[in-house]
Amino acid sequence: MLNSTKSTLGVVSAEPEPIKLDWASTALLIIDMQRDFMEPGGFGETLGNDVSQLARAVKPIGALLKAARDTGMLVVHTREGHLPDLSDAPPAKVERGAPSLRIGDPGPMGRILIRGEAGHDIIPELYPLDNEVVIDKPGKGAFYATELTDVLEKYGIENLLVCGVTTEVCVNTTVREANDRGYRCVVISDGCASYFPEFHEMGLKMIKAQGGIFGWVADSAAVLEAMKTSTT
Ligand code: TIU
Repeated sequence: MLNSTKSTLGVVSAEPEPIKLDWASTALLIIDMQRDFMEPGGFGETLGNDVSQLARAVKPIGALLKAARDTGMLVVHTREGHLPDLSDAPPAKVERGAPSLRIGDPGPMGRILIRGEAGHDIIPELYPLDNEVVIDKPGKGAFYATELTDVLEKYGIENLLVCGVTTEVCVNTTVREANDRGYRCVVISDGCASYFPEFHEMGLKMIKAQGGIFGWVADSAAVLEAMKTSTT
């Protein structure tokens, strides 16, 4: 993806330790920055959550997205959601949440968590460009029942900069799936958010504890700095 055919290395100041990344084999993976989670009237709110807790992640992700676009890094966006006939939505998932408004029910942004509805779309600030990959996923993890592995293999990706919402649900699930598949994951601390600040904090701790049992944690400034000071 990068213009140069040579590898371009950067060292990201991260926990539990710095990580050296070859940007040519690194992708920015933005998890579920959808109106259904970020805005009132969507899936997140129907589960009883205060959706304003997630807004803090938008700017840091925007800065990383700009840097990725400027340097030609592969960008992958994901969206959680289901087919209109709910054939990919297990009853065990649909049955949860407020009985008045469940997955597939009509809400102010269209049917809750259904592909093609306004609420399912990515927020305007982080809207994908036509040349960026968008993965539709029925589960919390971005690898389960999706083409993500094929896409990453096609582009020779070995490292993932992971951000999005929510830290302890779809970000953590995806990082765990990625770790088992051999990807190095750097989770962006200020580029993730949770409806529960304490879960955000613990979700990041779970990733970087035990010598980085699932991956690394770095803030967006550290990644941006490493991208600026890369050597070829
Ligand atoms: N409820 C919650 O925290 N998250 C989700 O349901 N999905 C994602 O994290 N994307």
